[in-house]
This record gives sequence, C-alpha cells and structure tokens, in this order.
Amino acid sequence: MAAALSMQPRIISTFMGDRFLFSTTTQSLHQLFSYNLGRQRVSMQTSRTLSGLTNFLFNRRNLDEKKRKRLRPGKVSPYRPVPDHITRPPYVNSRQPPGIASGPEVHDEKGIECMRASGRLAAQVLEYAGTLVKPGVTTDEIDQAVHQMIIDNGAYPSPLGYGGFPKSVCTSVNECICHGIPDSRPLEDGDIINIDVTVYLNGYHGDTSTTFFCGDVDDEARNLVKVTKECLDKAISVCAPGVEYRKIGKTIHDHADKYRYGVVQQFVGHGVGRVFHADPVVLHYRNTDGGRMMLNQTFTIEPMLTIGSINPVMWNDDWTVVTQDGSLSAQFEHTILITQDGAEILTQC
Ligand SMILES: [Co+2]
Repeated sequence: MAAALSMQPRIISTFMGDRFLFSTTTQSLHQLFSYNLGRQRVSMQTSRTLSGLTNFLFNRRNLDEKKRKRLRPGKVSPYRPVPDHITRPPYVNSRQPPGIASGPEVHDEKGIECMRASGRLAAQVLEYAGTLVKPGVTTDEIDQAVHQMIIDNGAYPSPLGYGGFPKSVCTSVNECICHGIPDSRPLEDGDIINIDVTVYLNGYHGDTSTTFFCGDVDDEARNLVKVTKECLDKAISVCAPGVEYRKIGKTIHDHADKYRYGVVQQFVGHGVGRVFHADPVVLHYRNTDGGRMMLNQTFTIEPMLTIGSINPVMWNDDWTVVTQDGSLSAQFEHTILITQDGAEILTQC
C-alpha cells in the first residue's frame, strides 16, 4: 500500500509547489486532497473545453482512452470481522491518524526472519488473489477471499481500519492509481487490476502488489503493465547498502521516459516492518533527496506509471485515487531487505 506524499510537509513544499505550502503536520491527508480536488475539478473543466483539438492533433492516446468506460464507485459490503486471537496493529481502533513513522526499519536476525515470514505470506495471498481475477468476479469477492486467507494464517489484513480504510485489500482497476476500495463492481473483460496485499504477522508487516489482466487485455495496457514491472525490477537491482535512495527514482523515471509513460509523484514507497509506513520516503521519480540504504533495512518500492496524466484525483470516499484524464495506471510493489551484496525480495512465494 502506497504512502501519501502529502503526509510529509518537507517534501510537499519541495516538490508539490505552492498549492500545498499551507499544510502542517496536523492536517490530514484527506483535507489536503479535498483541497487539491477542488482545484483539479476546475482545471479539468477548463482543459476539457480547450483540449479537444489538441487531443485530436497530438494525443491519440487520450482519444483511445475515451472508448473505455470510466470507473464508477460500487457498493461497499459491511465490515468483515477478524477473530479475537489475531493481534491487531496499533493503529486499528486508535484515534491517532497513522502517518509515516520516523526512523528506518533496520532488523536483527530474528526481525529478518519475521519479515521473511510476513513477506512470504503476503506474496502467497497475492498469488492466490490473482487466480480469482476473471470477468464477472467482483472486487468485493476478492476482498472476501483475501481476508479469509490472511486470518486463516493467523495474520491481520493491514489495510483494514488503517486510517479508516474499510476493507482488507486495495483493488485498483484501470485508471485507479491506488487505494481502490473493493466493491460490487464486477471485473470486465479487458480490465487491468492492481491488487495490493499487506499482512501483519507476528508484529511485522509485509506489503506487495501486482497488476493482473482480466480476460483479453489490449496491447496498450499490456505494455504499460510490462514496463511498470520492469521499472520495479530495475529499481530493486540497483539497491545495496550505501546506495542513495534517489537512485531508485532515477532508475524508474529513466525507464518510464523511454516509453513516454508518466510516473505518479504523490504516492511513494516507504519503510515497512514493525510499522506499516515508516521512513524512508521512497520517491519513484527523479529527485535530489539525500539518504542512503542501510544493511538489514526493509522498505517498499512501488512505482505507479500512467499512459496519460500523472495527476491524481480523489473520489469522495477519501481513498480511491484515479488519473485526472481517466487514462490507465499500473503498479507493482515489493518489500525488500537490504543485504551485504544487494537486496533480497521478501514478498516472494
Ligand atoms: Co506499500
């Protein structure tokens, strides 16, 4: 699950321009985005009227997008209970809004073993969830299956109750960039869907996501998904102790540029371990941030690439984030451990 950049005021002022300069640490993500959304709506209307000819002349991609039906909210099913014997993360039922905790997640041998276990379980759940992706299956049914498998393994589904998130997994279809809430919408032939699984096992979170194909997916979408996966793989391959985090952003951005895909900036990778979202903030785009990777550290890398606009618009549910122009977005995520000679992917079966 991606952390939201707007939780980090330092970075907001550096990278997001004056729109966010008013923000303070006490302001919630939702407030920030609501404000942003108002501006986005205005700019969307203006650009719609002005850009018809421009699109026709210069941007066939956007024209193609218009054939696809825009994603609409479905019905969200009631809360799914978690058995009492399963340990909840501290943010569940807490009034404190979860942010990004300060301090990196660096582990001893025992901690590394726990991270391997939660990473493996997250990967197994994700693999199983992927087998359910078929036309006609609802994202709520995927949530049900994921929820059951996680609790059957003695773990807690980390998104459930995180900052009020109502479900156990994020399901982000087509133009949904991230944080889609599972609902009654049946998957359609040709959809792409990112399923983002995080489990909390023995006090440690493991976090991973993949974009799956539903039925017969066109080449344009397939290529976006392929390149997004390549971006993640390439980024992981440059990781090692002492390497600057910003090398991740450069690697991803350079590869995306080759295909003229956009890199979403407002949602970031993050330290993960005992805490769901911790330092460092892992930017997926070129940046000049400082900070270097440490031995035995765990964090996620989770690039989101788009065919068209990289601007996010948030739905009224305060979670679902879609591209402003309705063009496709894809994402892949792994939790990795920094080792002596590089990085170990923890979220593998
Ligand atoms: Co994540």
